[in-house]
Order: sequence, then structure tokens, then C-alpha cells
Amino acid sequence: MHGVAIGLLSTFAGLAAAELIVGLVRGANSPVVPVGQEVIDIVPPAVKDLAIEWFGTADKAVLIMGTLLSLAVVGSIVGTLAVKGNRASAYAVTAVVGLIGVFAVQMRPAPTFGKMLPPIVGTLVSILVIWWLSPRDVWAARPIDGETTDPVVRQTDESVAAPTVGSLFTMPLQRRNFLHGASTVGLVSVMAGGIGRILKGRFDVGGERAALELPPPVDTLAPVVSLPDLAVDSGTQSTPAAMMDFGIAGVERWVVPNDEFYRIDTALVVPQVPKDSWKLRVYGMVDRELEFTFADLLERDMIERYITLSCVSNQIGGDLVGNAKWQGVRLKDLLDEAGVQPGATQVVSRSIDGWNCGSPTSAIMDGRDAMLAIAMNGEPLPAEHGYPVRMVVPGLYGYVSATKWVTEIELTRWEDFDGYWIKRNWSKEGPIKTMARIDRPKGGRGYSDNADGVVDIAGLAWAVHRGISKVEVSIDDGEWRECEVAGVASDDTWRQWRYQWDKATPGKHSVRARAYDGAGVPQPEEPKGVGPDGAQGYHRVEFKVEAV
Ligand SMILES: Nc1nc2c(c(=O)[nH]1)N[C@H]1C(S)=C(S)[C@@H](COP(=O)(O)O)O[C@H]1N2
Ligand SMILES: [Mo]
Repeated sequence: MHGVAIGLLSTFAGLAAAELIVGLVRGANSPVVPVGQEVIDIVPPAVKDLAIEWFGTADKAVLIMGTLLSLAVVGSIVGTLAVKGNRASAYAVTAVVGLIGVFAVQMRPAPTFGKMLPPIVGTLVSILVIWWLSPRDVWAARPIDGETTDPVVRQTDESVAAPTVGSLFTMPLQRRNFLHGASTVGLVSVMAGGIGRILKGRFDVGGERAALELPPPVDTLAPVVSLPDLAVDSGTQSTPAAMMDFGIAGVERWVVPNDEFYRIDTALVVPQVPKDSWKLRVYGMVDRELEFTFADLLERDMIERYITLSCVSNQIGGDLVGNAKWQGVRLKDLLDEAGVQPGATQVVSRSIDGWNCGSPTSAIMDGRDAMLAIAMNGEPLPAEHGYPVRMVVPGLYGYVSATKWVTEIELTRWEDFDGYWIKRNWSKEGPIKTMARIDRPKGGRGYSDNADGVVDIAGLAWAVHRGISKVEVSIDDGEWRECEVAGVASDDTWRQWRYQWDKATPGKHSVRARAYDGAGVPQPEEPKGVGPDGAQGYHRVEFKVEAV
């Protein structure tokens, strides 16, 4: 027990010391971050998919907890070694754990000495704590079997009599010393860690982001409105978005607010990239290499577009999809300036966090609104959505196009490079599939609608960049009925749809929905999971109508 206590304390003290360094050195992270990050990148795709399936977006928290737990276990072993008189091996194991931390930093993009300091200092502090707390002279401290301590001391110091006292520390003075030392270590650690946490706040981009003034876009796309009468549901909304939004309760809004927008990335901690340190390099198969600062970017003509983003991992009926208003610089303009060479069929984009992806050059140069975005829904990009600059390419899943915290664009051949997820068995091409989602009624047992014979069936449909021409629903597997569709700003956004079922009868029912893209091609019916190129099939919801 005593050894475990020493081990856990030394681990805690090491992590706390590391945290203090994190507060002092920009770009440094707690050792659990690079180690966890390496685990993310190294584990076989099957394990990764399983983790996502089990834990969903909590997978990162689970990974951090797992890493901390492993450290605690190793720490306990180390502490036990130390009290057993095997201090040399205790130090050695601690040093090896520390080296793993340093090694992990080395494996991450742009390793610097500063980034290696947290594991180095943390390890040294751990060793120091083990040395300080473990018994100096094991043999002297070991009591003879059956020997009792001074009864007078027992009466005055209750803790001595506690049954948890290890056999090594039955001597009152030593035990009191240990408790004193342990609480000192605990207290100092909590303080160091706390100070580190507070200091770390300095490196957040929240402040500069709030102060950033966006230049007005020179080119905004006027929403194309084709809405029938919305008197019933749209209420008093007056923004253009209101014409795209039926305003039906339970249906995702046409524009998803930033703080509710889905977030998917491999980053264990959100990269904090100060805009003044940001640079973008355009290189590879181009006539002229280019380099841009954030200020350069702000001086360029900007477009503003509504574009729907989707994750390839979105299940049928899932919510890893959203529509936002993006503002940025057209990628085609930049690439034209650089001069794309013939044969450069792939645009590889890389993030400051090491993540990367490849998009077909054609998808970026064919006139669609592919952009380097700096703003989302009228605000600078939130840090978790790529501040200060990210890519957005209408019509491609995020994993092959939407690089956040982007700092490099390389033109290369399609066959010469495979992006992060392609190496992990996802399809090299990732056009977003046509999909209809039913948001209302919500599925599951016990659903009831206000059953005056009318049930509002409604949701969203997308075939990003191809547009949505028609949505149909089938109730109780009956005939397909055409839905009413809301307006859209362009073919690059999803579209709300609704169907008022006015012959609803009490009892259990089901509804399926299917969408047709702009060319009139219906989404495939055959159900298929998310791998390797996105889910397909009809969304089906079962619900119950209650009599009133
Ligand atoms: N740097 C970085 N960019 C990334 C990713 C990532 O893991 N790292 N994930 C991509 C994926 S898979 C998706 S679906 C989108 C999600 O963007 P969002 O989090 O802003 O919704 O970001 C893309 N850009
Ligand atoms: Mo994704």
C-alpha cells in the first residue's frame, strides 16, 4: 500500500510539474497528449473504428483516461519497487516512461526542445519524489515480527494504530515523516499544476479571435428562394435564412450555429494557432511557390457562401453534418497565381497538427466555391473549427478536403500521395452521397404527436454540390409521396423538407425518406455502412401516434 501511495504521488507530481512547464512554454503539452496522439495515429484502423463505435466523440476522453490509468498502474509498480528496496529499478522504469513521452513528442510534427521539456521535467520530478518519500534504509525500518510500538505513542498518535500502516512504517516518527512528505508533495503538485493551467490560458487564441475584425466579403451569393407560402411555420423570422428554414420544432436549423456544429478531428487538444504566426505555403508542381501570411490573406478578395459539410463517418440519420456560412479566399485564385502544372492531379493540404488529406485538383479548379475559409457564420473560425484558416470544398467529405489549421498546400500527382485516412483504408475519393434525414418525428418508443390527425414529418436532405431536386416519404411502407422543400442558397447546401401527414391514425407507424439530387438521380436504397466511402440507404424512423 505504502509503495502504491509513493508511486501514485510521484506520478501525480510528475504530471503536475509537466503542467507547469506547459504553462510556460508555448506549444508544449502534457506528456499524455503526444503519447495519446501517437496511439491515435498508430492503432490499426479496425481498433480505431471500434473505439469510435463504442465511445463516439467521447473517444478522446476515454483515450486520455486510459493513458492516465496506465501511468497510475506503472507508477504503483514503481513505488512498490522503491519501498522493496529496489530503488534503482524504480528510477529506471520511471526514466523509460519519461523517454516514451520524449519519443512521442519527437514523432509529432515540428518537435522542439521546449515541447520535450514537460516529459523531461516531469520525469525528473517523479524520480525526486520517489527518492524523497521512499524509506532511506529499508533494513533499519523493517520491524521485527510481533514487535509493537511504544504504547504511549500509540495513545497520542491514532494514525499509528491504524491497521493500514505498512509493516515498514510502524515506527511512529518515520510514519509521521512520510505523511508530512506525502502531503507536501501533494500540495505543491496541486499548486504547480494549477498555476500551469492558469498560465496556459495565455496561449489560447480566444482573445485575439474576439478582437479580429473581418473584412467584408466582395462577393456574396444572393439566396435563391423558391419557397411556397410559409405563413404557418416560419413565424416572424426575417433573415434570408428564414426562407430556407421552415422553423419546425425538432428539425435542425438550416444554418447550424457554431457552438452546435459537429466537430471531428484527430487532435487531442485543439491547436491554438496565433494568426500572426500563421503562414501558408503553396508548393510542389506549381510554376511559382507562394507564401501567404494571414494579413496577406485578409487583403485578398473574399467570397461568402453557404456550404454544407459532412463527415464520411456520418451514419444514416446521423448528425455529423451541418450547414454554415463560410467566408474566405477562393482556392482557385491562389492556385492560378501559383500556376498549377500539367499532371498535378492532387491537392494535398496539411495541418499544423500533422493531419493531412488529398483532394482532386479538378474539384478545386472546376469553378466550385472551394475556399480557404477564415470565417464561419459571420465570426472568425472557432479554434476547434480551424482558426485561423481552414479549407472548405463543396461536395467532398471532410476527410478528403476540409483541412483545419491548414498551413501547407502541395500540388502533386494523384498516385503519389495518400492522405491520413486513405492510409487507414478509407476511399481515396470522397464525394458526398445523396442523403435524406428525418428529424421529426424523432424515432424511438413512446413518441407521440399532437394527433389531431396531422403529423408533421420533416427533415433535411443533401447532395452537396449536386443539389436536391426532390424528397419523398413513404409512410408504413406505402406509396412514395412528394414532400414540400424549402429554399436553398445554392446546390452546395442541404435543404429542409416536410410532409404533413393529415390522415394519421393512432398507433405505431414508420416513415422512410429518400432524396433525389439535382440531376434527378435518387439516392440508392441498398443499405451500406460508413466505410470506406460513406453510408447509404434510406433513413427510417418508427414512431407512435397517440389518440387525443
Ligand atoms: N487538421 C485536421 N483537419 C480536419 C480533420 C482532422 O482530423 N484534422 N478532420 C476532417 C474531417 S474527417 C472532417 S469530417 C472535418 C470536420 O470539420 P468540423 O470539425 O469543422 O465539422 O474536418 C476535417 N479536417
Ligand atoms: Mo470526417
